[in-house]
Amino acid sequence: MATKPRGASSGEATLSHEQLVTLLRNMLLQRAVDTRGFQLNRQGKIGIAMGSEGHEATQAGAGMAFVRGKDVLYPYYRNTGILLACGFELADLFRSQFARATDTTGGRSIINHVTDKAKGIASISSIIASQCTHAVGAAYAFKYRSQRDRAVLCTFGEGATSEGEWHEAMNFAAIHKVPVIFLCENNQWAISTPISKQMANPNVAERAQGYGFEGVIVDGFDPVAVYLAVKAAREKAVGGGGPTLVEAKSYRFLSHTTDDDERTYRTREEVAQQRTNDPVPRFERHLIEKRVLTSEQIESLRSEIARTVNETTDAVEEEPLPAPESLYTNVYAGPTEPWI
Ligand SMILES: Cc1ncc(C[n+]2csc(CCOP(=O)(O)OP(=O)(O)O)c2C)c(N)n1
Repeated sequence: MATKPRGASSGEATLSHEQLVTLLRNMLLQRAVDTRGFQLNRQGKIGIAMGSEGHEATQAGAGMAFVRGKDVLYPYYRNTGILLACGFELADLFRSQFARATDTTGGRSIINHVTDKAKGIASISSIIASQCTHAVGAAYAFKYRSQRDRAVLCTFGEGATSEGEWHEAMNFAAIHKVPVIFLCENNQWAISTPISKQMANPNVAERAQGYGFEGVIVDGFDPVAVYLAVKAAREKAVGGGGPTLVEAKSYRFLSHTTDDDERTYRTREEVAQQRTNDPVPRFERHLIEKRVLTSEQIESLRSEIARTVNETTDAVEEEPLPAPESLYTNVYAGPTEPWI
């Protein structure tokens, strides 16, 4: 039940060369998607962009621990990396950003609020922490049906932990010992609210003890450490051991969205200091030092990703907008079937 800090890249030897490259590829893709989103917003092509810069390692690591075809993800809006790592299509992400008819919600939702039932990716809600109660309900269903090889991954920011719904989800998960992994992406800021104004104890993971389960703190700038922590939590969950709260300490480098200006509420010194730990160059350096990749190979990976992102956005931009006569589609309930 104790909160255990984990060392950077502990147990890395257990990862294959291919897995390490997959982690970096996902991190570079996240950053490229972010950069493109902010550009598209400034070009007036998409209404809003939402960056996850700083969360790359956390999301690449957590996404790799997700078991496709079995697990269900209850993500939040700052989760492009986890979505992509769980198999969500890059084109579908941009269809959401461009609000095209081909988007998974028919161009109806705010950007990145996507869903893919076939891939086990639940619909994203902007209502902070609402996914947490849904997640424990899904985990309860797995237990109730004796689907013992399935787990739920539920993600949120540290700001979400101030919501009543978050506490209800923690308590329910603990009482019923459901197979859920709670992943807090603690980036220190909830729009303009710093963590010091959000909670007196900055370690979210320690709250798990109050509910009766284990909390784990992990370096959110280290994809390997996050992967191992989430993987261990998943193994515990499918083994009948109940929930784990994994807290990945990270940082949000950009504004909350393109609709706010982070310069108005935090110092340049703070951001610059955090940048020295930027997870993307840090992991690149690490892979070069470990002779997993050369700097030339990383450069060509980066170019390949940039080309893919540009080609994808060019193609998606050509797709149609929702037809005006579809305005009332999906507004009122039609025939439904259970989601999971
Ligand atoms: C119930 C609810 N209250 C307030 C908001 C407005 N809001 C949107 S994002 C956000 C900050 C959330 O911060 P955090 O959970 O730390 O996640 P981050 O965006 O930092 O990744 C707030 C308050 C909302 N969407 N839903």
